[in-house]
Amino acid sequence: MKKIDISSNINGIKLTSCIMNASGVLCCTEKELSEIMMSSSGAVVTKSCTMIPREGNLEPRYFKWNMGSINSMGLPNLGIDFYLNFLEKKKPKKPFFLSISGLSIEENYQLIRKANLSPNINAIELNLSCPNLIEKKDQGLLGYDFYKTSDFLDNLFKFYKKPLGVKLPPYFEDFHIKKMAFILNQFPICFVTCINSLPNGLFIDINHETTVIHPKKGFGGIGGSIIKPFALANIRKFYIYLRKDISIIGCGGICSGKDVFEHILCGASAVQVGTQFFQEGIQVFDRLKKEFISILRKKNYFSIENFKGQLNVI
Ligand code: HRO
Repeated sequence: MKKIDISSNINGIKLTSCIMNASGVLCCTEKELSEIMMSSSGAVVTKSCTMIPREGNLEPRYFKWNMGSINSMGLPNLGIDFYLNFLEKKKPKKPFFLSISGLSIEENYQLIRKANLSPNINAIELNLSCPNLIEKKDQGLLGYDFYKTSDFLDNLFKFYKKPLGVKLPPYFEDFHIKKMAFILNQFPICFVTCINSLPNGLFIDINHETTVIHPKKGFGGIGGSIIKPFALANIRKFYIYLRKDISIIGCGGICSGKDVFEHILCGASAVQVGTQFFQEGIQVFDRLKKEFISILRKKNYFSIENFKGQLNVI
């Protein structure tokens, strides 16, 4: 039987499996990161970090139902020094993506300067799309401010020379995706991760007539299978509009091998698993890998390059 290869290459960063964890889920502490390191996840992605550790928002701040999840975690993390020390101490044998999410553009520059000094980081995943910051309730997501994003990237690429990807919020208009792709195409971006959770969702407990999470009056980011069509649409459009050397990492609604296949068919080079990882734990990577390989075998494909981006329109 011919071997099926599910490895991938994110602009020179080699992954033995194209399935990895999404930032934010079970990737905050030393124990959680070590578990990902030992698992069949193709990479280790950290929780988005800030300069100093944060407790995050008050609980309850996460809720899952059959079709998705809502969260308002508020960026709880152990601070950039912890993640850089973890990397130096453990030296993972798979790519290590440091996710950063400063509370201001100035903090993002500080974080990037610090990461720039670390020799072992494979790439930064710059989070332009955290939806749940109470401190920033009167400011929009950076990823929705095209002018600020462009100016920010312009300044950061003057001093940052290592691989960098951006994690984007979902866009709902073709025009917005075209505009963001036009901006990203002007910079040496390594990859784009789309999408972060859908901001400002609301889920209700009808029995108690309440929200299901406490922070921000119950509003939070929506993830899980319910957001998959939006993830696929963003992946597809970015695949069409971005420079061909910018890889896409798909995120949003990966629960089965079929979902992995769909993301890659739309143009993703790899996928990240968030809500389903939280639900199922570390075994999710083995299961998804098995299911994905079984689909490829049935379709007579031997590598993701056989079908990546090759979605047909009926
Ligand atoms: O910590 C969070 O509340 C959070 C972040 Cl940083 C993010 O990027 N996406 C999300 O759904 N939650």
